[in-house]
Amino acid sequence: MKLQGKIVLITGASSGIGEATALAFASEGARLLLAARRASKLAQVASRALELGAEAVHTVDLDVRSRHAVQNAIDELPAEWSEIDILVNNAGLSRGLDKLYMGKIEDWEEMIDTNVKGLLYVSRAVVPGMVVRGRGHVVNLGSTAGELPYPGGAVYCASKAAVRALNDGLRQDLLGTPVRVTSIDPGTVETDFSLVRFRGDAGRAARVYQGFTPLTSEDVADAIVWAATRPAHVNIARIVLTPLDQANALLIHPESQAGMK
Ligand code: NDP
Ligand code: 8X3
Repeated sequence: MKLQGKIVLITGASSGIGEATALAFASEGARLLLAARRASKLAQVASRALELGAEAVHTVDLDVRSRHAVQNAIDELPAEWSEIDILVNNAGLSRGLDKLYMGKIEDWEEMIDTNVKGLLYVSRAVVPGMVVRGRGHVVNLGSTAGELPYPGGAVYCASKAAVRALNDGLRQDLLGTPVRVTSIDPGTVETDFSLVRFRGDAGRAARVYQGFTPLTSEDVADAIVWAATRPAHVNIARIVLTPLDQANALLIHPESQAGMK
């Protein structure tokens, strides 16, 4: 599949993996629908995307936790933006590393509302149109955390296990249509993810990435674009990618890892 002129909706495009994915699709000449809550950051990504070759960019100020905001955002897209070819369900976050039995319920709700319910709302608003048009690709951001929970991360990991189930369930339910469904499951990627998890504690966030070479957002974007450019009869079900020094969500090489969580 060639990406020139394809309409790609990326949630959480204001930062990290979503931003890098926007720029990677921009370099392929796609038309980008960029969604997130921080409009000023989205505007910066949009400007860079146009410099890199995006055919056009449209930004949407969107909180995926609001089902009505999601539906309205999709319903109110200008006609020339309404036929979404590729949906990248990337918006997501973690909050805290409390032991489960001591966890903050508002943190649990924020993670589940964003990572699980937000992904569902966006998919519900976008995928029916793909089925009607007879073309489309849904790319969900899972995680190695969805395969193996780690201490203090149970709710985040559960949210990513849910993404895995939703990804595989959607693929089953779309069988017989030309719509493809892919989960991209990275290990540790250096982004603002830990800064958000630790609510702005930059020192603690930085330690997560010390002592080994983490994945970059560009590594993940590269996998997404690769999955999106396979021939139309090929569905990439899941890509698991980790830093060389990471075996799974629990295990980073002990001599190379200084500050894991
Ligand atoms: P970042 O914090 O850099 O980016 C997260 C993005 O999600 C931001 O653009 C943010 O935008 C957006 N977002 C968060 N909440 C909402 C919301 N309610 N509505 C709309 N957008 C929202 O982290 P990453 O790039 O690392 O994370 C992207 C995805 O990748 C997440 O799903 C994460 O779980 C997953 N992932 C990350 C890994 C990592 O190690 N970093 C590894 C595996 C998976 P804004 O705040 O402007 O709304
Ligand atoms: C996010 C990365 O390190 O929490 O999925 O598993 S990590």
